[in-house]
Amino acid sequence: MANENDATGIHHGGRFFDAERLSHMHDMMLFIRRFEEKAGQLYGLRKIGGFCHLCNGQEAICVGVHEAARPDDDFLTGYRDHGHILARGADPTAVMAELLGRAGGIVNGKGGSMHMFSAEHHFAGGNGIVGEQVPVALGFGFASRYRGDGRVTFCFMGDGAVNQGAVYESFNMAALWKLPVVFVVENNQYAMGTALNRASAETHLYKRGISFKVPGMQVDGMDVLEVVAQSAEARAHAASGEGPIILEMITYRYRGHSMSDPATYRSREEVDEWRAGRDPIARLQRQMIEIGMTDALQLKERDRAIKKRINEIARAAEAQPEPEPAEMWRHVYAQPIEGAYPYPGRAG
Ligand SMILES: Cc1ncc(C[n+]2csc(CCOP(=O)(O)OP(=O)(O)O)c2C)c(N)n1
Repeated sequence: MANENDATGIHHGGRFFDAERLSHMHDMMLFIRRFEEKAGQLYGLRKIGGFCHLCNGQEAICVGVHEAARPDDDFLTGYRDHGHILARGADPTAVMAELLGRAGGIVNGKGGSMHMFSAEHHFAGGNGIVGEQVPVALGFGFASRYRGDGRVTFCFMGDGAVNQGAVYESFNMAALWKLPVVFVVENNQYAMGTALNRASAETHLYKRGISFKVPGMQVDGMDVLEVVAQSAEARAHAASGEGPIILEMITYRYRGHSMSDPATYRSREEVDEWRAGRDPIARLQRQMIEIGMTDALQLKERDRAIKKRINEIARAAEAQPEPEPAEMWRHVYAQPIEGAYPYPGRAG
């Protein structure tokens, strides 16, 4: 029968995901999960300083949206950015080194967790101010339309960020100018300790663009195949010249907001319900086993290999030196200004 799944792959949302692609998406989600766990461990050992926001539970969004995008589409995110930049293909040692404040970090050890950036990977951050990336994304969208390069801008924000005023100015302008932007709302149910229904009158966030004529879709953000299928639809809409679109991804973060959050505002049962019942990695694993392309033993083996690789990455990153002090003054101004630095002659 057509569209029947077998060991060669899975049909979903009018698409066929072959075994190789499924394997890749699985490994990438698991890699991000283990990477984040390692980052949490290193933070606990005080080897990572400053803020650190992990995305455990949200991996299907990082991987699924990337899978639907072109390599040269521009991505902008908030501060929960490690998973996204890894999915975009950045060198994980450089991302880990950035977390550890090392010279080989992806922004030379000067940005840390919240400020991942890579022009090569069309990844414009890593933004610490809630919602700041949204107006900036319009600039990327405008540039693409102006150049006619066919790129689409993917702009991620949280369910808290979606209440920022600048987000609505951006929805309006993006719609008015028909910019090729996909606004991805990662609705993980909480903005720090505030549950969505305590801060938002309209909790269906995909509807937030209605008065600006920005259409929206709600997506199960715990199902990576669904994320790919819907993101591809959204991308096609944005690229067609019809203007922006909102994708509300329903998801959950397993850890606290940041490393200093004991998450006492929600029950253990609630967290377990999402973890045990809706985990995106376990879900894909079940699907892969069901079609007979792998088994539990092989998956365990892959997990072991990924953990080993991440330990090696962490060791390599830790072995790097810290940035030279002079590096602090590089990248402050596009054109270094003589005498503008606190220490004379330290323009680096
Ligand atoms: C303009 C601004 N206001 C407040 C903060 C403090 N703050 C940091 S994260 C956060 C919650 C945002 O939650 P959400 O947008 O849902 O993203 P999530 O952390 O769930 O990924 C707040 C209020 C900030 N960084 N910037």
